[in-house]
Amino acid sequence: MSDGQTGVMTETASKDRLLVVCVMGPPGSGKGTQAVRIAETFGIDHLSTGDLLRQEIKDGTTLGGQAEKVINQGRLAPDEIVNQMIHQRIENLTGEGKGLLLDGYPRTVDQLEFLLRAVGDLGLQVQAFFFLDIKSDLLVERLMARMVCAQCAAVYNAISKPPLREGWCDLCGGRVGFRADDNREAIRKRFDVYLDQTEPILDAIEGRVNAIRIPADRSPQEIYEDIERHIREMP
Ligand code: B4P
Repeated sequence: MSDGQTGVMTETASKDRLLVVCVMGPPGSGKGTQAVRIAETFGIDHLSTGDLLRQEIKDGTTLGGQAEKVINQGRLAPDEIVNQMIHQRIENLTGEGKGLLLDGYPRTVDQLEFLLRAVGDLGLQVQAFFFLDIKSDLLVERLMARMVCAQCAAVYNAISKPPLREGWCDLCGGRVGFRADDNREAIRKRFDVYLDQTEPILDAIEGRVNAIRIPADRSPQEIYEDIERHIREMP
């Protein structure tokens, strides 16, 4: 089956083991933008902890209530909450027989250890961490212009990729608007948190998981082709 956009065949079914990969990078580096396309191309699930948390907030759940304030301040949701959110999906990996792309998870070394243990317990492994490498000064304006669909979480940009009909999603017709945590103050905090809590993951995975650096100061298409090639070349 072709995905219609790239003409690439979806092919997880033909792989003899499940594809499990992570996409990490600073806030606004394009994790979500890439994750959607990569997951579609390879016929695997896309799991974004940011989207899951925003859904909990939208649904008014207890968990969403706990997460809302910290996210809007640019801090991370507590590890226990996020680990609990992804645990069930990891446990279902072998049962469903479908690969997984984790977008924005892990974000702390504690989350990393949780993930590697959970995947290892199933006799599987995380095949690669794609690290979207880009300097933070290029990202503030990008984040200030980001827009998302409240219904399907599709990502737009008010400057470089606006929806065709202003305020409405091209894909599902839902309302498109700015995110509460995309304000200058929260963005600054998110960069500090990234350096302090997320970047140490790169040292922690050394020699354990294949870390692939993807220069991310390029067009979404170039970045996509780079990641896609790496996955196709995996042993
Ligand atoms: P996320 O939802 O994961 O989002 P992000 O890091 O802000 O952005 P992303 O990198 O996905 O960028 P996007 O594609 O949208 O996190 C939000 C918050 O949730 C976190 O701060 C945290 O509080 C919480 N959270 C999430 N996961 C957590 C975890 N594991 N533990 C604890 N807390 C967690 O792209 C951004 C913009 O740039 C868009 O407008 C896009 O169109 C544009 N763009 C993308 N690629 C581009 C390119 N190559 N060139 C130009 N523009 C581009």
